[in-house]
Amino acid sequence: MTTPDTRIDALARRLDDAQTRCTDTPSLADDHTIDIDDAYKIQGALLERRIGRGESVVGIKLGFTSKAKMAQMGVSEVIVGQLTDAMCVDDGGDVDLSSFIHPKIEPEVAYRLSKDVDLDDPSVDIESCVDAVASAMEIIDSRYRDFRFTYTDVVADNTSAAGYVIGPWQSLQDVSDRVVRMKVGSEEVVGSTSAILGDPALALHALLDIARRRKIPLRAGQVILAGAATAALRLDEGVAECAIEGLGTVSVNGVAR
Ligand code: OOG
Ligand code: MG
Repeated sequence: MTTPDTRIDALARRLDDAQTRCTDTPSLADDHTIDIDDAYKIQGALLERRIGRGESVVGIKLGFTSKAKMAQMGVSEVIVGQLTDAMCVDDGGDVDLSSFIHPKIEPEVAYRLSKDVDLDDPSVDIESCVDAVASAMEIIDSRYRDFRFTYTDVVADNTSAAGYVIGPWQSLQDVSDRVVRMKVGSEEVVGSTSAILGDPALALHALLDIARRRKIPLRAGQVILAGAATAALRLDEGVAECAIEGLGTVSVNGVAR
């Protein structure tokens, strides 16, 4: 008989193999019934595998905090994934496109945690645990064929997390209602930070709520991506650049090796 943990580990392995071999896999929901608790357990098991290869968790990301993303992907619940050091790309640095299946890129607001967040303290003020904000971009690379997934699938797949780049950190400020522009080759998307739950600071509160329920530690020094303000664009060879009004620009250079 397959015990629940063997099942979780087997599904984590399927997603991990898809990532390390750069081959897609069908939606887990096609042949498994997984609930949201299972999905976060699979995500945890996936992270354990990455940690076993020497990676460390350096940040947390939110997904589906904007209507543009919900509409693009057909999922309407806020989700959380984890960022490892292996996913970090230097601002202006090269990104090897051959290490992904079908990468897309999206504009993000990043926050930096300056203190550990005590998830057991009911009155903890998460905004006071953050000391800087920056323009950022996230590279998403769903391990699922054609980016076709359900809510539980995408959580299990660590919310498509594959890479991220952070621009120069700026002092903490109100970043609601700032123009967001991202250019990737000849494509451009324009939006506003207010697309992120009305104000990206509210993504911090949404994160606190999920981190408490899912027991995801929030530690000093970690980066938090608040979720894309616009739909994602395909990441191709050449420069992808994002500018957020008042926060400056950030870029990466897609390279086919
Ligand atoms: C899931 C990740 C969503 C965001 O910023 O909304 C996300 C996906 O679109 O594949 O990162
Ligand atoms: Mg994102």
